[in-house]
Amino acid sequence: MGRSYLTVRVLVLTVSCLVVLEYMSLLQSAENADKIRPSIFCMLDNHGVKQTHFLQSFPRDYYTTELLGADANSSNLFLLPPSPKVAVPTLNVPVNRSTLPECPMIPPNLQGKFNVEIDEVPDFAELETMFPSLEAGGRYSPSDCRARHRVAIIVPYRDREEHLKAFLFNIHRFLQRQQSEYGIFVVEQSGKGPFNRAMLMNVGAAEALNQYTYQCFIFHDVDLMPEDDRNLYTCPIQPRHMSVSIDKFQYRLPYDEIFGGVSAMTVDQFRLVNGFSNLFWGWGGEDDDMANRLRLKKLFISRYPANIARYKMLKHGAEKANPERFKYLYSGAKRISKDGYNSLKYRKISLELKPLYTWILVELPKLKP
Ligand code: NGS
Repeated sequence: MGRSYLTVRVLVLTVSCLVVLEYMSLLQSAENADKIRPSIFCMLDNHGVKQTHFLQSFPRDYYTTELLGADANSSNLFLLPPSPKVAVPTLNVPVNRSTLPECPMIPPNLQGKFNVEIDEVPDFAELETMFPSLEAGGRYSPSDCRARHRVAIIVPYRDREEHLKAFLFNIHRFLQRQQSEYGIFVVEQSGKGPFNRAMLMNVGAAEALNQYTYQCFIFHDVDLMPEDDRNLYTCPIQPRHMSVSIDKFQYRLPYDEIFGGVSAMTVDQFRLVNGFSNLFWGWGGEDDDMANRLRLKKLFISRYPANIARYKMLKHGAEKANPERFKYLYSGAKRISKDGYNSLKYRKISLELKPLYTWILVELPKLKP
């Protein structure tokens, strides 16, 4: 009896030691992964020399489409004529950069993990002086090379000025280090009714394509700050869920199909699934509906590794959940062809090319299911 009791204790002790050792080695490797130079995803050529960035190794033509920009004069996008007070923006024609060499596969000035600044964010006036290379509307192209992708960052927005300031302060520096060609579109919902995040993203897509031949969209919550610039904001081969690990969720993915927070889609992928549903008013479900659309159209959700696709979430109060979200989620498959980008209607109250972003204020109508 005494002997077997001793054996059990020794066994338990040994197993516990092994568990502790495994845990420590996991911690160590996660820590080291954050310290390595930002060169992951590299593919090796035959001589073992680093050649290309895996996610950027597709030819430029991969993202081109003759449909790009086709929305510019689409008439069904406006429910009512725009208000007469709308300032007509004078768009800067992008500088012809075709003679510049293509930017390197791996941006040379990445820092990897960096400190997100949220406590000491300058005010808007000062911020506007900090990014002299921005064009009106918060547009940017690297000056010494031709960016590989043209990316529209779409930010659904209402009543979060502090968050917007912190977002702009962090995101411009982040994207410029990535040598990205981008524009920032802040799409604001007017009024005080329930927020419709998905519809605002549809509006952002339409308005971004009105302005320029973007190749893809990154739909971005204003309260999420990327923490690692290896998280490249490029056009994805398959739709990419970007906010994989968020501090609020202890840097763990809450569930496999999540597509909220920050996500990237090419223009073609977005069109294939008919954009987002317009029917989700209030918090929750619209991103799950998009995940269902992707699955229905045989696309899949891709992700960068969790130690890179890390985000800090700014604090805010809880929004009111949409009691109808499950009803619309269950009937999503039936509606995909008629509820979405092709049925979008909105009234554009204002469009302004601000120094740091393009601001679009819209009134959203309740559309019939
Ligand atoms: C799910 C919501 C998603 C949401 C996710 C994370 O429950 O829309 O939580 O939300 N789905 C439904 O409600 C059906 S978060 O905590 O990040 O705000 O994106």
